[in-house]
Amino acid sequence: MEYEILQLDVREGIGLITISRPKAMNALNTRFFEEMDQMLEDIHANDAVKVVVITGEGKAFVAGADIAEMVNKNETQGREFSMRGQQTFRSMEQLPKPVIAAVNGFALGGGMELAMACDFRFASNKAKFGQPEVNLGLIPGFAGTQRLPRLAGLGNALMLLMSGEMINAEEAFRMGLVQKVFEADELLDKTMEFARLIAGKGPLAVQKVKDVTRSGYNMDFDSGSEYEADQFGSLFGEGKEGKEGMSAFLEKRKPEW
Ligand code: CO8
Repeated sequence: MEYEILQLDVREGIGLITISRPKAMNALNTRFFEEMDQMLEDIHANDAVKVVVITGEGKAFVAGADIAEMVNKNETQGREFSMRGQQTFRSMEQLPKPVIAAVNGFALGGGMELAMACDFRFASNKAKFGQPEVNLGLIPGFAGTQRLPRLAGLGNALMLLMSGEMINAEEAFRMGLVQKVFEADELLDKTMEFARLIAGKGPLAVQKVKDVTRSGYNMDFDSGSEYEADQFGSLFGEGKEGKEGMSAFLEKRKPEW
């Protein structure tokens, strides 16, 4: 597929995806979802990419779903578009590689939902977050109503969802929605630096952290713990990543993953 909206730059184990539709504030249209599905497949198959970073070009990360595309949809098409987006965002959560959002500007509506489907979020101090769907007589459709309370708590979620109010990066940080805030001109470098840190860890261990933590989050405690034990055990034994990591520690050398 020829990419028109997404750009991928692979460097030092990091796949940097830039969403580039700046004239429409990087609004998410059908084409975006087609490209993102393909890009996730490409990245899945690309061993050179250990960690993914997603950012936006211009003054927005993503200012929401494309309102111009949505306005003429009927009820069935609205539901289909919602499910289409939900599926793509789910694929990001299921990608066996970490995905970090580098939120450079407006992350509104579907843009905030996209950021929430990443494993964690770093933000520029100029970023703004919000779920303004109620201003349009809508509600979030890319599972924002489900992810936001899980990330920021029920009260914060309902406050943002009902008011459509925009918050700045510091407020988003206090709510737990954002993990680190950087000066705007440092955001990408700092995020890439952090991504490289993760890329240097045991790749299978990082993959399993994502899977066990995300899967266990939707299980009861005992089932999640049992799943953790299974996956913990799978890293032991000759030729396994855990064996190499622990041996390297004891032999005072760097592990070879
Ligand atoms: N969709 C389409 N175009 C957009 C969008 C958008 N979400 N956001 C901005 N644009 C366009 C503007 O129309 C404008 O286009 P043009 O130059 O042709 O007039 C261009 O981008 C620049 O925007 P502004 O002139 O408005 O720029 P400002 O700097 O003045 O304002 C804002 C920036 C605050 C980001 C403002 O553009 C804004 O409020 N945008 C809309 C934000 C919004 O409401 N987002 C939520 C959309 S709904 C949604 O995401 C639901 C998700 C679930 C869908 C489920 C499927 C059914």
